[in-house]
Amino acid sequence: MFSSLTLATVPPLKLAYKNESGAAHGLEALFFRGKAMGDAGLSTDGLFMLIFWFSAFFFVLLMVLMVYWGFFKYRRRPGVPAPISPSHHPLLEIVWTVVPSSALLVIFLLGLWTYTDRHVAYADALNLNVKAWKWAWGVTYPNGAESQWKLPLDPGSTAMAPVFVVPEDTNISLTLTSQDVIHSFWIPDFRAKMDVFPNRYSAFNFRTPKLATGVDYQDHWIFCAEYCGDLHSDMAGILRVVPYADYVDITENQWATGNLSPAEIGQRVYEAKCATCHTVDGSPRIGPTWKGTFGSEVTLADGSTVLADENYIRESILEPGAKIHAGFANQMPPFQGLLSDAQLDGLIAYIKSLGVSDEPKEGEGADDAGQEEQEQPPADSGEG
Ligand code: HEC
Ligand SMILES: [Cu+2]
Repeated sequence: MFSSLTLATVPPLKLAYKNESGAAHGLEALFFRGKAMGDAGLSTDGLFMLIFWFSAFFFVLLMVLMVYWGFFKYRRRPGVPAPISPSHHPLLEIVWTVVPSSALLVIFLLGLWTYTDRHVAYADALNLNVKAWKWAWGVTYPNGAESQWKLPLDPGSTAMAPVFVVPEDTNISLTLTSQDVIHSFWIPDFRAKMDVFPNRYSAFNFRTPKLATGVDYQDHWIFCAEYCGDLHSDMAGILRVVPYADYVDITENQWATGNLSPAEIGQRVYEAKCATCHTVDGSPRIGPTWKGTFGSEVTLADGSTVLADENYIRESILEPGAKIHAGFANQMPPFQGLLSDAQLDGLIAYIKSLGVSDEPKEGEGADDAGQEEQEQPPADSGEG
């Protein structure tokens, strides 16, 4: 329909951890998928390895001493009375208290520093707003632009991950919130993870790496690390580090919504926020398809019917629980307060354009597309 927007030409996935410079070796390859990116990532891995070696050292030491003393040196032998152990040895007791506690204090301080590094915002950071919902991520750029790029989660998969561009060698501050349940924003390459809550903001910071010479962009996976329902495992994104000039070009010229028609704005919002649950081709997903919705008679869960006009669409978006489409669960997160007026009007215009154009309406008899209300599984038994 708006073919200019079907961006068939999103540059393909180039994962940083598969590069020579991102590849992991030795123990790193055993514990981590690839080398950590950025100072905070490196110090997190360093701390992990420190704790690992600390634990390994004491594990081996204690086991060897235990076996030696227990099985050999102080073994009970017939005719030899058990020696009486001293009741106190102040020096020994001080040593075995102070030495391990100071080691723990060192681990605590290193952990605290690594943590505050990520949580105290940089003065000069690029601020991005991250929104989570079932089951996708959205990033809003300072100029209001949102990502228009998606790539398949796996080669050939129909599940899509949005691509978020960020400039190289830059401090990034994220403000995160969820519009439904708890999610967790995780960039494994940066060893960075932050819970995302409804009705509350969380934040964290990281610095993007500098691209090696000759590398035009580099991708890092974003995952949801908090189990959040059916399509949790598809809730991914791609953080694409690009040169600053490309960042400006993409967010200012390619993704900004400046002179789009309402229906085009609506289509963009659909791609970014609604496509996980709604289709525009007539097939139901988690929610009903939008094809032929506008102007149709919708049967509700309580058996009554309602005309799908602007007001019904608007209410269904802002307050989905108010009227439930028969045969579907009340699974849609409310978008009240989360869409601008332009986005809401755009969505209505877009849905309208899908129904009014070529769909025969109820009562016009006709082909199977017009029957989709009756065909959505689980079968609409409330029908008639
Ligand atoms: C988590 C899945 C999910 C997401 C994301 C989602 N929806 Fe829904 N939507 C549903 C379900 C399930 C229903 C049917 C139940 C109901 O009526 O609330 C529905 C119903 C609707 C309806 C009523 C359609 C009809 O035929 O009755 C509209 C309109 C709608 N959604 C718009 C949107 C818009 C716009 C967005 C994106 C901004 C969106 N939805 C995102 C799951 C979702
Ligand atoms: Cu999630």
